[in-house]
Amino acid sequence: MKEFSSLSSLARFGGPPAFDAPRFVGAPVTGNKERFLERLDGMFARNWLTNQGPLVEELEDRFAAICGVPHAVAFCNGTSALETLIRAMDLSGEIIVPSFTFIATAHAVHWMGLTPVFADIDPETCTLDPEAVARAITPRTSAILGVHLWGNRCRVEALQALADRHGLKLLFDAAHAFGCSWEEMPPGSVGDAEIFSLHATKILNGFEGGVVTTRDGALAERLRLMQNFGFSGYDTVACAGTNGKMIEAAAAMVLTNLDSVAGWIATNRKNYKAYARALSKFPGMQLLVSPAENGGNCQYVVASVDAAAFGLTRNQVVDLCHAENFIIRRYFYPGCHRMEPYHSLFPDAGESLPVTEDWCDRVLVLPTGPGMSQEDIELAGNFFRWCHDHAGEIAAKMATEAA
Ligand code: T4K
Repeated sequence: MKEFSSLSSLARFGGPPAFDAPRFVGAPVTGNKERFLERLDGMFARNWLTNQGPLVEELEDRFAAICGVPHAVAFCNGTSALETLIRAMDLSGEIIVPSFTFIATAHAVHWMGLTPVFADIDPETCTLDPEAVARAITPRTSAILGVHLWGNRCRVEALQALADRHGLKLLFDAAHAFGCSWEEMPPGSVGDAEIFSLHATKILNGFEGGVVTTRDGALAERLRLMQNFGFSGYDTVACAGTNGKMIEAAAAMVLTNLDSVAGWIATNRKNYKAYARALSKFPGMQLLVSPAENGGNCQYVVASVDAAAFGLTRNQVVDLCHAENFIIRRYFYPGCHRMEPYHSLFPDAGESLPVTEDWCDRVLVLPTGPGMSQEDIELAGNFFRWCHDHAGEIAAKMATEAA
């Protein structure tokens, strides 16, 4: 394990990197390769590769059962799932969304020709603040789209009450939430519908993939039509549609990974606790309120950097870590409202998003998953601690270089 002894021992200043290979946030985790290949053998034998094949059907049944809802519709990715859902629900005008999310949440709304209206978040969970949502409702609002960010459950009941009071639809972007064991309803079971992402970086991956879950049978039917060009028979098209279908190989991957996902979540929770121990040894870097204790899948280990207490800014920490092959991320800096086209469309949006802006300045997401050993986390903790203890010297050297 690398020892940090002097400024020149840091990779940023010429030392060898602490990690021999990059440690990524979201490094894909895959289950039993033989079982996956068996499923592919079956696919080839049937010669049925896409268009609602049996593996996709099996996946949809498994998802519906896991989420405790009657309908799950598989898609080629989470973004397509969300876009098609917005279209299938016939939403219009404005949809209230958080800005502190992956850009796909806002883009799906904009891409469908609607206006995303950004509302601020709760500082503890980083999910939509219902009071901020209430302030953002206008006569043009048709829906609220909450994001269970990093597997933190939205304040579903408060959002549902608001939606009911104002006659709005309520959707959730549960891209990060598969496998969370919340005390209340499972992810995928609330609101009018929820979407999941099965991207390679997610806790449950299908290379790419997405799923919509809903209790609304008519909505599920519209989703199925729309994801297949609107075809209702060989020669009949019932509505405008797109191609959002999941392929059989992706479903084979998801079904295979479903067999192992519980073990990966257990590893993530263990890693989360190891990080909590490591970060408790110095001030200035705090983990987000424990998703482990809230039943989270801990696929994202989220910390906030207090630059005054740690001695270095969040961006300096990122710089130092990347040199060590420790590829921490600033998810979801700088906030959707500071990215295009939203920055140009709503240049003053930041004024009503103080909590979002504060989080964007200090957020760090740390690598986890089975690829991160307990020793790796200890090494990362030692590194952070050394940086904290020598923050003055490090900052001075970085400033000299920049001058
Ligand atoms: N809503 C939310 C809240 C989301 O977070 C997302 C997606 C969506 C909606 C949309 O769902 P999808 O349409 O994607 O199904 C990544 C993912 O591409 C994206 O799916 C995910 N959220 C987002 C949080 O992370 P990037 O642009 O940050 O990915 P990238 O290429 O930097 O990869 C992340 C890390 O993973 C890298 O450091 C390297 C590692 N990696 C990645 C891949 C693909 C690997 O080691 N191997 C790989 O194969 O967006």
